[in-house]
Amino acid sequence: MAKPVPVPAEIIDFIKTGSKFLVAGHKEPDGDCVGSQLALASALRRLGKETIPCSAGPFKRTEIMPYAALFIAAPGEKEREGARVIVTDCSGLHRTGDLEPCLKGLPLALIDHHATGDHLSEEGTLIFLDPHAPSVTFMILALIEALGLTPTHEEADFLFFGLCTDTGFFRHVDSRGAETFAYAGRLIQAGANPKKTFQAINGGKSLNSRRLMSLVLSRAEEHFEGRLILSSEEYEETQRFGLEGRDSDMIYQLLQSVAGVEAVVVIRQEDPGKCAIGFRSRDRVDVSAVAASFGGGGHKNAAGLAVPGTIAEWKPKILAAFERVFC
Ligand SMILES: [Mn+2]
Repeated sequence: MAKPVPVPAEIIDFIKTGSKFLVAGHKEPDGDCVGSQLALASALRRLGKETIPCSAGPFKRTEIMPYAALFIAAPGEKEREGARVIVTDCSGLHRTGDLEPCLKGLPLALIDHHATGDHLSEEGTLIFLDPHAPSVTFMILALIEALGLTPTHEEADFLFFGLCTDTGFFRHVDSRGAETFAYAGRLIQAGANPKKTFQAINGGKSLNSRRLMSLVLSRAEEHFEGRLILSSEEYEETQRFGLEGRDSDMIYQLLQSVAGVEAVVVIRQEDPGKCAIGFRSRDRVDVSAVAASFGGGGHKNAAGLAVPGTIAEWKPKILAAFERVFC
């Protein structure tokens, strides 16, 4: 792995000289976002700072639902007064959903590992960006240590949870992962429990989520001699099974285990006029470039896109985009 980006001195200063913080993250949070926010909030409180975790939600993934109550959705004037904002796991306020208007105008620091290149922000925004970091919780551990603290047991749990979420429980860590495992070792030393974290992330699913998976799998098609697998989830299914029926990660994992596959796409009809398109790839194929060509974003091997339209309209557009990747 490329050497971790050192925690910028301005970020340390921003924290040390502030007394009140709103700790925000992207909308539709995942384990890395939630884990980063809650571990950072806890460390800031230990430094005597008033700290308010904020999230626009929704908390759709089963493993993060237990934490929804720890966040406020719309900070008002009372919360804003004298506060500084730290946004984790995204490139700016524009990804925080309904929080954006509540946070605008306050001193801002971003902590992110997305290589989206849209970290353009208002003057004065501080940025701690490490596109090679396996998770933002990895960066938060470095920050907590740079503040002179050792993570508490609970902070270690949150940080490890984020690291496991973004690395697919270390499945996406490659030969550059020595640093990742060194950090994981420090978190386990501080009390994190891999077995418990695995169960928290992979257990707790509904039987309906398995039924929905069978429908999406049964619709999977091979393209480009099996190098791309594309499937879809109909609006009627989204409604019938509900958001808690979603287990996208497992669907991608199963489809990516097919011999010869290099990229996987799932198009979901979120409502009659809107699609959410998810992309995953192994190694070589850069799906964030494909997603970005339609206005989406993400990482090289995992990206997403929310667009108006229907599955029938988007399928040929997505195939045409992969034509350029594979031919
Ligand atoms: Mn992340």
